[in-house]
Amino acid sequence: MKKIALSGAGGQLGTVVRSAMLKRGVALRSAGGMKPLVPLVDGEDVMNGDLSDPAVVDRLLDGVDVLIHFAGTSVERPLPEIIDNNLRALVEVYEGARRHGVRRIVFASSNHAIGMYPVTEKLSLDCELRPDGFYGLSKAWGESLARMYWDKHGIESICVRIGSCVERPTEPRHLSTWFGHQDLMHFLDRCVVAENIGFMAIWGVSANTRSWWDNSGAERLGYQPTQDAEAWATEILAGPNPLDALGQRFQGGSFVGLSYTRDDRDAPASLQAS
Ligand code: 15L
Repeated sequence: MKKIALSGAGGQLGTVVRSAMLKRGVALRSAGGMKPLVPLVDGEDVMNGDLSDPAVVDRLLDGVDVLIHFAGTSVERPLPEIIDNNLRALVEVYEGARRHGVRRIVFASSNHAIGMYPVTEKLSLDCELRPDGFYGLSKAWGESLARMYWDKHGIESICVRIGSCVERPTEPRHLSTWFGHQDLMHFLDRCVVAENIGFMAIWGVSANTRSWWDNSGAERLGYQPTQDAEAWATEILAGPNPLDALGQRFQGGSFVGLSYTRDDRDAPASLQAS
């Protein structure tokens, strides 16, 4: 059985993945950040620490076949924090993978790497990246780093541009961006068992009727989502939209308005962006 390491196991998504994988009997090592994880089952392989420390990375990756790397800053934050957690620590993780012969890393990229596209555009996997802030920019950088470690060192990566991974969709934007938990777990199963992946970037999104993202070209992973946010559309569209006009115009939603200084901030949501 393959040994899987999960970083960011104490985070919002890590918590979901950790308990689901333990229930399925996966040989899992879960790593939290500075706050120690409390074992969920007897003898659970848990650890914690700062991944910018190579010794912590060694502990994480020893004997591991696949790393699911969900650790790092997951929202817009001041640049120094993003650099430490999402740039420096990511280099340590990939360097650790070289030392330990880890063959594959699932890297949590984000839709915020393309957040400046208007909601009227449908994106293919090879679209130009258009980050909506320093967080999204760090994910664009991470995808390039992953590409480099495949090209130069033969470490496989699946960069998953996660949409909105919440239990159920709750707002209009989610009708396009939702990544249901059931689909997430199926996705991660495929990331463990699929062969000959090399480098891949793929949208982490469910089979939403209103999706903005097209996964053509990533078929070799075998990801076949079955959840669709449309089941909640009537209920959601009857309620208020929590996004302002700017957030409604761009795929990155509320992240777009952070430190936005163009003078079209209050333009109507229906305005076509370029
Ligand atoms: C993300 O990348 C964030 O980590 C998450 O908190 C959500 O904001 C999500 O994107 C989203 O765009 O809905």
